[in-house]
Amino acid sequence: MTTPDTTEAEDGLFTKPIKQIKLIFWGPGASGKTTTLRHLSKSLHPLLCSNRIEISTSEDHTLLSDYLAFHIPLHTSTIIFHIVATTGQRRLLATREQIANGADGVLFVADSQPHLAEENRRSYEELCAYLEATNRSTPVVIMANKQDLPDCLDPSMVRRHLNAPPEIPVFGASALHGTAVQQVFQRFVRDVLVQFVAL
Ligand SMILES: Nc1nc2c(ncn2[C@@H]2O[C@H](COP(=O)(O)OP(=O)(O)O)[C@@H](O)[C@H]2O)c(=O)[nH]1
Ligand SMILES: [Mg+2]
Repeated sequence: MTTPDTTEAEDGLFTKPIKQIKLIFWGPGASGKTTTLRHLSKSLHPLLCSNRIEISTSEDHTLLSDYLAFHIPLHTSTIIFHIVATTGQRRLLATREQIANGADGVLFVADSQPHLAEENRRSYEELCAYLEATNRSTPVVIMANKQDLPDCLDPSMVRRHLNAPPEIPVFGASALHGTAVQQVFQRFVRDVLVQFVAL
C-alpha cells in the first residue's frame, strides 16, 4: 500500500480561510532594508516562504521595492504576510506612499551612524506624516541598524534623534551579520497581529 503525497491543499493552505497582512519596511536610502529582507528570507523556513523579488538600479539602489511573502498555517486559517521594502530614495516619496498603501505595520529601519541622524529624522518624519494622513492606527517598530559599526548611536540615542514616543519600541540590530534581526521581526509581527486581531 502506498501513502499518498501530502499536497498543500490537504495541508489546508487552500481549504482554510486566508487572511492577508501587509508589512512595510521604511527608512532612508542605504539604511539596510534590502539586507534585512535578504536575511529574513534566508532564516524563514523555505516551505513557508516565497522567492524574494528585488527591483534595483545598476548601483544596487532599490528602484521600486523588494518583496517577500511567507505564510503561517493556523488551525482554523492561514495567514499570509506580504513584506515590501520601500525605496529610500528621497525623490520617490510618491512611490513610497503608493507602495505603503494599506500597510498593517511598518518596520522603520534606521541607520545608526551618527552622521546619518538627520537623514533618519527626515525619513521618520515623512513616515509619521504619511501614517497620520491614513487615519489608521498602524503599529511601528524601529530597528536601529548597523550596530556592528564602531561609534554607532545606541538604540536609545536613535530614539532621541527621531523623537519617537515611548510606545514605539526601538531595537538595535545588524542586518549585515543577522544579529537580532529575527528577534526584532518577531516583536514586529507580534505587535501587528495584536492590532490585527483587535480590529
Ligand atoms: N556594517 C553594516 N552594513 C550594513 C548593514 N545593513 C546593511 N548594510 C550595508 O549598507 C548598504 C545598503 O544596504 P541596503 O540593504 O541595500 O539598504 P537599503 O537602501 O535600505 O535597502 C549595503 O552596502 C549593505 O551591505 C549592517 O547591519 N551593518
Ligand atoms: Mg533597498
